[in-house]
Amino acid sequence: MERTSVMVVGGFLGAGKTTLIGAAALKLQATGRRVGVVTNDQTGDCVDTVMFARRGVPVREVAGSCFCCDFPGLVTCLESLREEGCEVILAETVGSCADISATVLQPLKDRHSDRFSLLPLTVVVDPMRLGQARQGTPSLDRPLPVPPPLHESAAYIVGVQREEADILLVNKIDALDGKLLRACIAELQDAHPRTRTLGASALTGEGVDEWLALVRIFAHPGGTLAAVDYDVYAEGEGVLGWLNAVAVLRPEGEGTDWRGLCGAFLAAMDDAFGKEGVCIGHVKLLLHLKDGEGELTASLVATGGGSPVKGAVTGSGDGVLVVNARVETSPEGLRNVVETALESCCEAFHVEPVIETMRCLRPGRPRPTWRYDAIVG
Ligand SMILES: Nc1nc2c(ncn2[C@@H]2O[C@H](COP(=O)(O)OP(=O)(O)OP(=O)(O)O)[C@@H](O)[C@H]2O)c(=O)[nH]1
Ligand SMILES: [Mg+2]
Repeated sequence: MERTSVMVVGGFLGAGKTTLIGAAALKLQATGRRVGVVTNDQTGDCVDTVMFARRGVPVREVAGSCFCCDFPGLVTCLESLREEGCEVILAETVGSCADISATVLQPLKDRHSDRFSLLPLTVVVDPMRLGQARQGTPSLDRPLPVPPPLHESAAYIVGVQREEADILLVNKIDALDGKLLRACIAELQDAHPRTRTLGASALTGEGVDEWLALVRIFAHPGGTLAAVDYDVYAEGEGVLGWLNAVAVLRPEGEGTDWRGLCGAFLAAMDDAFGKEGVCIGHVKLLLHLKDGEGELTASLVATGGGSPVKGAVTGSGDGVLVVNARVETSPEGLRNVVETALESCCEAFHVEPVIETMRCLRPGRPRPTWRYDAIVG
């Protein structure tokens, strides 16, 4: 049996990892390759997992711990997808996770190269976070909207992620003009001169073929290690409140405007976080109908306007809403905002919400299974 290719995709919360993996999976499937995905979250009920599963992509999830702290869990997922016949596996890290090269890529090369062949680590960069990491003083002529600055320890994680990348992919270029894109790429190339940097739009597909072509010919995957201060890294993860919830929404009548409800829910959370002046990592939601097809998704990567609600649902019956929120606030504060926003918009759209699960936490200190201090050849 041939070795299975494994590509890890990292990058901060909301950078577009899932969208990019979805686009890559479609392109690889179109060339006849069987593709699987491994998702990762600090707890269960991850929107990304539900989305891939609903779209028929073979998916496994490492939940409750990041890949680096549950390396055996990651390997179990890879083995299971390999047994299912997947030839390429795309693995998405938790957006607040860093030091992937030392804790995941090197151990994979060292211990599992008989079955898995590693592809380069791509770190997805949201251009908006470049301005945000500069603490609101963008140097570009036409600055992107700059949300409240990330906590400096969370910004440190963003820096480590870029430092250890084999490939830096500036995403969302559909939202940039050419000059701004060139400035973003130049800024990253100045900071990381040995790293390959390119632009793409995971959403429109622009640049995705060029990225995949680079991935195929990349010579030494996992070729960089970052110096990491685990105290700062732990603080950076710990400033984020984390909430995953599933609610069943029971319509009180016919013809519920599910799209309107999702938009109103996101807007209510945006408004509340904006009033509190807290920094959003990523708030994402997925809604599907128990007796229906399709799904609606929407997300918020900064206060001041979320994405439009995407997708469509057809059918009837109860809605199932999965919500994941990562915001620089306490878990209790996060729960309060999400519950209040859900109650108010369900009332407005004549739907009764029944919360099935709601887990709120702060990620604990990362304790990797392995941590290599040298590159495995
Ligand atoms: N305009 C634009 N939006 C994008 C692009 N890629 C992703 N997005 C949007 O950015 C938001 C976050 O995308 P995701 O793919 O969920 O990001 P992620 O990195 O997987 O997020 P986490 O898993 O929560 O860390 C969504 O609203 C996407 O639709 C892009 O190329 N262009
Ligand atoms: Mg994701």
